[in-house]
Amino acid sequence: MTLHSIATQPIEGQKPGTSGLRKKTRVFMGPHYLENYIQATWNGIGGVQGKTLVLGGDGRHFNDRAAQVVLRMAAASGAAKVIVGQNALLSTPAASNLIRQRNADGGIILSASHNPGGPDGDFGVKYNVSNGGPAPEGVTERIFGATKTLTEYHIFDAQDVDLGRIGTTALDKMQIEVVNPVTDYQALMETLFDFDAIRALFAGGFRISFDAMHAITGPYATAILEDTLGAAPGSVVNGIPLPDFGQGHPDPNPIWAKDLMDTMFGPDAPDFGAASDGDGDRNMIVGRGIYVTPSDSLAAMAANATHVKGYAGGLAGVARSMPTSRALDQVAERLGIACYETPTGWKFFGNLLDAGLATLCGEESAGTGSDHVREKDGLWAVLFWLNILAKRQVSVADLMAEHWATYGRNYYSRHDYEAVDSAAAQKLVDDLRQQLATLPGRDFAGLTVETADEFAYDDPVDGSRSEGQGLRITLSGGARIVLRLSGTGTEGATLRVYLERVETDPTRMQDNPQQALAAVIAAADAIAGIAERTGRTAPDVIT
Ligand code: VG1
Ligand code: CO
Repeated sequence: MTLHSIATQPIEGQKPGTSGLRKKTRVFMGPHYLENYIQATWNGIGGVQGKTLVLGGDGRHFNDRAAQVVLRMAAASGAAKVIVGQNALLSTPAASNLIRQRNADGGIILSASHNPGGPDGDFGVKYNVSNGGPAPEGVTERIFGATKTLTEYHIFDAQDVDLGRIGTTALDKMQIEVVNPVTDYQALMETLFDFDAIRALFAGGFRISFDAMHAITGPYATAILEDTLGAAPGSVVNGIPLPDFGQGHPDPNPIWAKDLMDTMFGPDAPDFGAASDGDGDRNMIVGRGIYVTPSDSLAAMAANATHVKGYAGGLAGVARSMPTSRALDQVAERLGIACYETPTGWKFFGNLLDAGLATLCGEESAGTGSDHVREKDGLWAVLFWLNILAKRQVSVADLMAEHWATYGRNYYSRHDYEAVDSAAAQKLVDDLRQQLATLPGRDFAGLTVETADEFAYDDPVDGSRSEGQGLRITLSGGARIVLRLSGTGTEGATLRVYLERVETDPTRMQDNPQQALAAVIAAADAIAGIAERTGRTAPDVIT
């Protein structure tokens, strides 16, 4: 085994986005690409000498090769120990948990999350810090800075480490502990949820369909839902993780999890349906004949939290990303607790959770989580819902009807325009930014603009400021439009348009959010000129 210091040059564009660095898999597999980024990560965090790291990934193509590189580079830079999920697999929330449980200094998660995988798909690397959460902006900026000045990286030339066998081995002086990816995570879930109540629910004939989308949650869901809680065999579908996710798009929404939607809206539908994403941090909740938007799910979870074992004492506060609907705010107001509004991306929740200011957090993109880890957590959200349903003995549809009758209904939809010409998308946002001050008081599609600004976040814990976090426009009748560019895409730009309107009159509730939001959708186009500037007549994905 030899230690090599390899001369290299900075590679352009290694800038971490909303959640780590994401590129086409072939780009990551190119010469020095991964090695440069890993060395820049070590350099950006002040080295890994003597440190303990956690390592795992969502099993996508190149996960196994990349894990070996990370191990050889951690050993070359003097790390004391790496705790690795068996076969280099760990869901993102399980990695977060391991970092916390083992007091590790940080962790590497090999994943491009909800982006498709495979040789022609996407790959990614996330770095999490010692609280278990995604690296905050200050850290990602230092990593990006290090990518721009890199001259060499250090790596051992060694045989592959056998990551299939649980137990402890070594690479030079570095200890490697291979662990079962599910064990610690399941133990945590057992402390948070009333497993007996959920077991009784299943024993009483309650049926569930959990679509793991051939991604990382399969083994977790099978172990917990079927083997431990007694859900009928076959409740977990697409439960075997595959390097290309079975050619699917592991993003749990009604478009990409269409099979689950068909099951839940079809004849003899199960009582409850759910899905999770590539790395297991997102969740989608569906009842028999009813899709629950992530924003509504977050609000309903907050409203019913005291029915859940680990949250019976109530919530200290709640938080949502800015584009997430304001349904949560209604619940917080009734509960008399604070509701924080943060920029998109889980890294902004970390300080609130660490400081005990928020217990529950969520994003409209199907991410929900709590202070149990420092990531969003897909299976956790499913167990949270099951615990509520087991205790309250109501259907998903009845629970949501009751929720809307109590708090009003925030109709919500996100329209994504994908792979748009980057310059055109940037110009759309820039021009709208220039126009913001002139909008209040003007009418668009029958709605009057009340306020218009660009969101900036002042972190109440460390005082840091994050600017340029999305354009938001509020309109008459509790309507709101938010526009921002995605920070996770790998092709051109993705324009996200978030649309919301509140209905408090129970006689006017309707099932089709696109209809309920028709005026808001028209106003968004009139204000931003979306169709004209993107050259698209309709969004690529509507969730
Ligand atoms: C998207 C979502 C955001 C989420 C992020 C990472 O970011 O909108 O809410 O936190 O993905 O999720 P963007 O910048 O593309 O809008 V995951 O599950 O892909 O790590
Ligand atoms: Co994810």
